[in-house]
Amino acid sequence: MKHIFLKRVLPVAFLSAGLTGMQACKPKGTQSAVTGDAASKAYVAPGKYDEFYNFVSGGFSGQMSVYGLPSGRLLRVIPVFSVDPEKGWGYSEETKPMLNTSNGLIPWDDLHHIALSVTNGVHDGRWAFGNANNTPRIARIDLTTFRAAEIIEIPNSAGNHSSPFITENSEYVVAGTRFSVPIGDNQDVPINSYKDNFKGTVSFIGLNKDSGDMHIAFQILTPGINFDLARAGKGKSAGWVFFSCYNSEKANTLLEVNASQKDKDFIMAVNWKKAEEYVKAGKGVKKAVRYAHNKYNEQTHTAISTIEKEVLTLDPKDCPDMVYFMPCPKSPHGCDTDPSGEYIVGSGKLAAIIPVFSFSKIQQAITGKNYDGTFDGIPVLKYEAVLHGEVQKTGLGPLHTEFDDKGNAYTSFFVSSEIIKWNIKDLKVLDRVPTYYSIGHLSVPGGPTAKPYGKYVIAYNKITKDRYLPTGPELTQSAQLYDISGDKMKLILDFPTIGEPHYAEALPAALIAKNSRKIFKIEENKNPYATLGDKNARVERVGKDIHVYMTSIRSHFTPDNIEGVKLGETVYFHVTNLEQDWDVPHGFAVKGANNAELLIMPGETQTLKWVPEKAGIFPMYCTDFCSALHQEMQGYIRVSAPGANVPLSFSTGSTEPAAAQPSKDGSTVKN
Ligand SMILES: [Cu+2]
Repeated sequence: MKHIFLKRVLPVAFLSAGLTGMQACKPKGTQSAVTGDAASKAYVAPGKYDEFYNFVSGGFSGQMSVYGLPSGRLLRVIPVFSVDPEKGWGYSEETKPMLNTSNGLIPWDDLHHIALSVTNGVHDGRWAFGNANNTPRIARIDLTTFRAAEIIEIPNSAGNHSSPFITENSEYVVAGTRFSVPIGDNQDVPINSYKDNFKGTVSFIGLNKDSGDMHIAFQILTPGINFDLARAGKGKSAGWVFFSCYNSEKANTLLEVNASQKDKDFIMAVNWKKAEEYVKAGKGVKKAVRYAHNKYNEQTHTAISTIEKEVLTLDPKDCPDMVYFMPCPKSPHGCDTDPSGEYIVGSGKLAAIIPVFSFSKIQQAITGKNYDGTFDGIPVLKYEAVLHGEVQKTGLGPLHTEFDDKGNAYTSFFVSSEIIKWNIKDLKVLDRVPTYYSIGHLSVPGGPTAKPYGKYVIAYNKITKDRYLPTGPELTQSAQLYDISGDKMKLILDFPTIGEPHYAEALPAALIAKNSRKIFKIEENKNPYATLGDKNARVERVGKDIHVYMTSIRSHFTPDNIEGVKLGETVYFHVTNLEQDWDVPHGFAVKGANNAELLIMPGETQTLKWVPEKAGIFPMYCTDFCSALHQEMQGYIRVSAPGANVPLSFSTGSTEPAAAQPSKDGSTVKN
């Protein structure tokens, strides 16, 4: 991953300058980078809480991780597009549907970007969103439970890199396709017919204001280019979204050369308010597609996956004044709007300057039809007409920009491994600090919002080289925390991260901590297999299936002895955790189960599917340390040969041989 990325950002012109130069990005005298009272600035004493939650994507791990800032302490890893043994996510029958797609179960994907929900352009602490890059999906994480609540697949998209980005009042989560592909019925075309047959899309996923429930409101068809990143407007530019795009050359091979031919690619500006008008006016065309829409229900503790079959598309040809292109040097990557919404910062990753566009000037250029021709029928605004100015004397390879609360911007430079601070209004460079090494994204708490907190900037680095003890061929991934409260940026902490810390957003802990869910109320448990109280525990045979309705409470299962299961039958352990105390999960595992185990939160029901493969006695036990007698929380299940005459029976606390008694349906016996 690191090397692919390195290759991709290598400017063609820099290649001749030699790779030695690129790898000499390690600054001399790294020790002296930390001065004075750095340790005390990052120190959070035992028992004290951090000031910020930092949500960091795991890149190829498919996870999101949550760190406290300024300590850098890892608080939680949230599985999103990945199964996760620590949470049991993706292993229980209830959670598997969350990973369903139109291609079936995909239990591992590539999560690059985080977006946190906003109200009036400011973080509101309700939801976090993440993208699956490979099989295009967007996930919504509920910040009361820190769990994925919903995942929606994006049709007509191929490589969901340009997402998720969120509009000023969380009206939409926006997703642009990385790869353009043929769209429609005939997709079996020659690859070199790219220019004729390949199209892009950007999708607007509507959110329900109260529940956060997602639906694809509409897609906009675009020329066959690649979308990289995006930012929604805010303040005066609310109602617009800006997408960086590359490959305006429409190349389909050796893109590192062929997509770097032109001096300028584009930022695509979309007026989504206008798009809404066109949808209302019936300009949308419904296209037949297939995509999965998965929701986790907290009452039933169960996910349901539905395949949706239609999506509404808008073609800019039928919708004038909805889409514009702005030239941007060169292979633009980051595209960031400042807190006021007036300035849009492009980052041509092969450029040595940073172009800053003005929203007011964009509006004037549109009104005055100050165009530089069209691109596939879409107006291209004149570069000089929309430019606020260019930041000069930066570094090499600008990637991303975030903002503080004092009118300053912070841009990461991958090639020269540094962060550069500059003033948004006069574009003067104010400060620069080295990063260790090859920084990708960076983050300021509240940085993408209308109200940044401006206390720290965090660097998310692609390479760590000599910063940590070695761990085999791959070194730990890492982030670095800089104090930006003064005029000069000061490095105060390195901290290891998991996966690839691709992008992150941070927000004040106070916005989330108070809402954290402590238990699921047992009386609200509507899982169809829930066992509400020990009295209702039972074992039932339905055809070839055995359903074990089991409860767990410190420090036993009910039942803990089960007999009469026959080889060839499938056993479903439906375990209800009856605890109603914060932080008392139980686990459940049975010997030989090929699906690991369950982890069940207080008040929740989860199901382990087990197909025994031989007759015998199989121990089962609690895997999550729950009390002093956790080790005693165990039992047995007996599996007999298919023809055996062992009645189905179950018990807890009985040492007598099973005395068969017919139950209501005649299939269940309890002693
Ligand atoms: Cu236990």
